[in-house]
Amino acid sequence: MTPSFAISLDALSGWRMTLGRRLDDVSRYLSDRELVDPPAVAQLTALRERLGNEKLVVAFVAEFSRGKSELINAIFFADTGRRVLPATPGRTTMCPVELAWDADESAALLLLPIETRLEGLSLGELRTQRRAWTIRPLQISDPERLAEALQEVTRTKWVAKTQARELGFWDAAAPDDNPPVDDEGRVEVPAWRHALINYPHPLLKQGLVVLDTPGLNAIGAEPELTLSLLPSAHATVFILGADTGVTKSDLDVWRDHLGTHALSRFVVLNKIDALRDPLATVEQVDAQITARCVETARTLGVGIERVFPLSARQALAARVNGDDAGLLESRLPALEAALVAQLLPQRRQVLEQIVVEGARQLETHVARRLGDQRRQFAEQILELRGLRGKSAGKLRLMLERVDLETAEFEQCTVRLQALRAVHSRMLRDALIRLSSDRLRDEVVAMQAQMSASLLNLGAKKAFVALCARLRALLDDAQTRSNEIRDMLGASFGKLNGEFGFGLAMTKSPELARFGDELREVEVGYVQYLGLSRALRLAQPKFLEQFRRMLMSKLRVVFENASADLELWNKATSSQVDSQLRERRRNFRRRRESLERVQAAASELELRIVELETHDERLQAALRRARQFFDALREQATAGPVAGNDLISLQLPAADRDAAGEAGGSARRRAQA
Ligand SMILES: Nc1nc2c(ncn2[C@@H]2O[C@H](COP(=O)(O)OP(=O)(O)OP(=O)(O)O)[C@@H](O)[C@H]2O)c(=O)[nH]1
Ligand SMILES: [Mg+2]
Repeated sequence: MTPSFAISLDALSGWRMTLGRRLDDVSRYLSDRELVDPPAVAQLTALRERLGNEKLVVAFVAEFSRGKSELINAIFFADTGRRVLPATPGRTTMCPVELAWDADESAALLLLPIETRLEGLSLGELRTQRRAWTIRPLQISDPERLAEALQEVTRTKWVAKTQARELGFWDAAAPDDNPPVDDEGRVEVPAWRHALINYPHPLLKQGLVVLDTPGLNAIGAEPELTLSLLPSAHATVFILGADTGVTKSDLDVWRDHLGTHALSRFVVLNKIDALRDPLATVEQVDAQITARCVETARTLGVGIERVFPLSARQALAARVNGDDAGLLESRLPALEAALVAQLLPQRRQVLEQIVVEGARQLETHVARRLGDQRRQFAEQILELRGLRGKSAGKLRLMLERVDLETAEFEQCTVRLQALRAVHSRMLRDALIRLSSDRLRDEVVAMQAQMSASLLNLGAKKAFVALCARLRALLDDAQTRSNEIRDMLGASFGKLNGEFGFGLAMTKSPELARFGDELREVEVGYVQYLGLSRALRLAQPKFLEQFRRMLMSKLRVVFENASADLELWNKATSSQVDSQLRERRRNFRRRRESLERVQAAASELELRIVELETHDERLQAALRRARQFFDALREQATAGPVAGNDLISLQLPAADRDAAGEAGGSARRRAQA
């Protein structure tokens, strides 16, 4: 039985593929006819890559044994006909488990040994180091062996207390959080730090990434999870037991890890089958379930429409047995519909925005380039028409005039050189503030402050100070970028007036949104530094891991800001080069025409016709390019899975609006 989630994602992937093809059409047409310059080609390539690589991350978070793994089995893996991810009573999943599909790799389970924590490297860095991982091939055609292989994520090992402390699992100051100790004084810790399941599931193939997390304080023990994986998820599903309600430790998990990101949180009240009572009527049990939901919504401070009572166990069994009535009774379809209703329009909108904005910029670029060329043709045609019936002497004069104009025009090169020098110096000054060297220096300064402060009580202060310094750097870069814009605007005006250029300014980059991204990183980290777990930062290895993780997050923000700035400057200044080339070619053409007419009077009419045909060809090219852009835009904004189809899956109006607004932060997520 295919879950509704699968069908909707499938439709989205069809839309995305067609969109990709339209984009390829535009690229091919523009490149074949040389209608774009190299920066614009690079922009097209980047657009295409983003369209193909966008991931959709759904994280399942809860205290242990609430049924996270069982729910993932029911939503995503029922088609295997069995329970694939281990889900048993007591603590089961011992490390974060990421399910995804990378077509360049074969199906496999990749495990990162827990000891890698001692090296101070962040998970982000280790992802690219294959040597660090233990790799087990997966037999996907054999569900029994698959499930057997995945048992590995439950593996633990016994280590001495000192080692447990180094690994971050033992804290004398918080005895309640510590794991059990055996007769020999050893402590049980997870064997793996992280698991990646590369599995060719149809949903994963379409870019879905599912994150299963270990319950218990294990969540807080891995800063990567709190600071990187969970905040970057597009949706989080928080699971409670209907039998237990919201316990104190559930509330801790909720507050510590899901406190923000209100838009994308779904609350599941699992195990409603446990509330069934042979002595009560169906209505009585239903009323009880509803009462639990109301209570849960109030305790967590979410809308009741965000709470989904269901039974993951019953849903899995029903799907495995093809039992439709059982599936309905499990109430899982309601959660799936809500996930689809929020995630897919949100994802579609993000992709749509990317493409529409990219198309707009490129179209302007092409229109400007062609418009400029046409203007020069028009001038030439006018000049040649003026020659009709003119004497040889007049022709000679005209030739002299072209030579004079060429010489006058060439004087602009000195001015352009000076402009280039000033521009590149100003740009360098702006970019240096966003460089990774500068960022590293600032983070190192924060680390020094952190290690100096007693028991890391000053950690938060040092971090907040760092963020303030980084924001100042972004502001400074923005000021300098505005200065560049003003300088170029003034120079372009003069060049256009004196030398007949058609240089135009486009909107300069807004770095404010990178300030917003920085603010988001700050909020997440400040919250983390407030947790008791953050005391672990006192361990040098953890501080190092923290620094590296922070560094990689901030680097994404700064690199994007710097790339935006650079791209705008390149695109703006490349206009000068292409127009310079075009103008020179034009002078040459004028001279050639005159020479030809001088040689034979009959050439004049021929030459005029030639130019007119050329101009018509340019007009046709522009019309055709517009058609390609229209087709691209049409596919981006309409398409068979337009938001309406999906939104009609009963999402309350308030949430619908909210889902739309959530789109903006997805670029950061995709890139982080
Ligand atoms: N009655 C009932 N039991 C369930 C349901 N869902 C899960 N369980 C049981 O609850 C236990 C824990 O389920 P898991 O899926 O392993 O829970 P988890 O949240 O992944 O737990 P950890 O991996 O330890 O963090 C298992 O014995 C499941 O069979 C349900 O809907 N109803
Ligand atoms: Mg589990």
